[in-house]
Amino acid sequence: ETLMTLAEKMPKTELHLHIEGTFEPEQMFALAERNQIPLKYSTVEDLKAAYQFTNLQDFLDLYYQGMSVLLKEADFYDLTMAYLTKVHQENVVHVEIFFDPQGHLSRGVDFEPQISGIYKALKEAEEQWGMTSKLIMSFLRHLSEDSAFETLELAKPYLDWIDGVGLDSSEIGHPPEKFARVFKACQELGLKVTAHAGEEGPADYVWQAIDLIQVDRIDHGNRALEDEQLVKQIKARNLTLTVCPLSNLKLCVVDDLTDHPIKHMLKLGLNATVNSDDPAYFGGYMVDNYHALIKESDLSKAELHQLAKNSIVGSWMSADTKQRHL
Ligand code: ES4
Ligand code: ZN
Repeated sequence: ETLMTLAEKMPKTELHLHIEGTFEPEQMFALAERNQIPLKYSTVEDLKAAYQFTNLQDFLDLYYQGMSVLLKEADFYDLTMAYLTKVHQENVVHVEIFFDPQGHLSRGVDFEPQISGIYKALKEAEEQWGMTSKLIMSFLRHLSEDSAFETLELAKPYLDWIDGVGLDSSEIGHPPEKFARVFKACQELGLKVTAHAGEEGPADYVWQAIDLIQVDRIDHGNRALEDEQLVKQIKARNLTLTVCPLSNLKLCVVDDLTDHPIKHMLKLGLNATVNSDDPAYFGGYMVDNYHALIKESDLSKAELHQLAKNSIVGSWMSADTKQRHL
């Protein structure tokens, strides 16, 4: 069996996925039509041609434009179901997905249709395929602390459906410390906590995520490798890193995949995982990310197995459920 086939067949989880980042151009045009919302691009080809990013902000500008055609519960349901159908075929057995409520609230879309649409799709995938999931509400870090607190208030009636909170969007200039009080409030409500850190931002932002926010996980974490003491701390706390190879490539966080940080993370014994981040924008879903690593970075069979295992161990499934998958 080739490594390429193994990557497809092995049971794995996805732990770093923005549901709004799964919006394929064809589906985007269909929903734009259905909701009678104009898009800035006249064809799918024009839109796809715009997917050439030099940094995170370049991408975010298009990502927020793309999500502007999501209005109704059915839109969020259809988007989520399309993603789940795709990764079910890739032997993804469990997903932990982010949604960005503030990206929709700011356009007049209430919290309820967002979360109901997403949640219904997640439950259906569990009934149909036994695919389990966690839902992570992510705060937009370029917005204020007040806005994050307001969003948390809106989420309170739905806490049974929300497993954790995250922190995403423009990293540089918006360090974790800006949201220390919000995350404390979330933890007091029993929510798990993760944060994007060290994608474009410095190692210090990863320190802040650990020391000031007490994160249960780190999203990306690439630049943590610049600080030896930080690497020790991540190991000591057994924190999982949700790494996104094709995302890093498309956003110019790395020059190529030949010497990708995830290889170094594995060699250092860190609990690194492979994830797709925003697959519709970055050129691939879970298996594409594994395949790119196999092709470009000379991944071994042992490393491949380790990555799949890490994805189970690093998830927020119960200890029992993890055992079932290991
Ligand atoms: C994101 Cl790749 C990435 N980084 C930060 N925030 C995000 N939101 C969606 N994708
Ligand atoms: Zn992300």
